[in-house]
Amino acid sequence: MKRAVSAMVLMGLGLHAAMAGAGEKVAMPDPTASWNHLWYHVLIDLAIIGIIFLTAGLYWVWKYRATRPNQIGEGPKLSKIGAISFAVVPAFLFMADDFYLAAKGWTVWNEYRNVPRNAMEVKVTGSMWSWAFEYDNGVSTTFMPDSKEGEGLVVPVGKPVVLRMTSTDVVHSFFLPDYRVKEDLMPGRVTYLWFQPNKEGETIATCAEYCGNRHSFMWTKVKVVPQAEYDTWVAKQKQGAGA
Ligand SMILES: [Cu+2]
Repeated sequence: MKRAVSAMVLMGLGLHAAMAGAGEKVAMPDPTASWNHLWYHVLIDLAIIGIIFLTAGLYWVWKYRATRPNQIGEGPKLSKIGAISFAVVPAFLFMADDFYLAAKGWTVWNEYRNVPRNAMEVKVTGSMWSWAFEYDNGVSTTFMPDSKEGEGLVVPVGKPVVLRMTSTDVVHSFFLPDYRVKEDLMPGRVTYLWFQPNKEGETIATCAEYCGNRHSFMWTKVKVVPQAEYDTWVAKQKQGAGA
């Protein structure tokens, strides 16, 4: 049995090492991809550890079951070294995995905090209960969740976007679930988050910090479009503002 447990632990570690090697290289920083990768890594590790414990547990339940009524059980006698290693070795193995995952978490966090130099900047203002966006080129948009009027956030595909955010009233939180990014906004302070919109399409951002009665209606459209379409959109917005 001891051999079986060690084999399983070794198998788990081997798979783990293979996975870690496979996903280490990320060509362009992308918090979304890194977050997803870390999340799947945690899930796989939990599954491997769970299977090891479950298999060992079930095996022992079966091995030491009562075979006749009124049987007094008799556990196996482990040597002192055996008993200590049984506790210490798995604890160290799993702690090593925990530290490894925690360190990976810090790496991903660094990526979240380091905005690429070529990022496009958009100012975001949160107010009870809607979002407003202001671009470097003078364009500004909003989105009204009730009427669904307004453009929301429109960005060109492939270019990192950094949002510089503040609030006019209470604490809000800008949450882009599809991009795995979320950051609080508060009056008198500018916070930021960035994301890498690699795929065209429409998604939403929503407020993730309870901010009053209509908190749950405080969302906005986020549209990722090809560069040419984005340029046309900007021109149209400027024209509209001029008119
Ligand atoms: Cu809010």
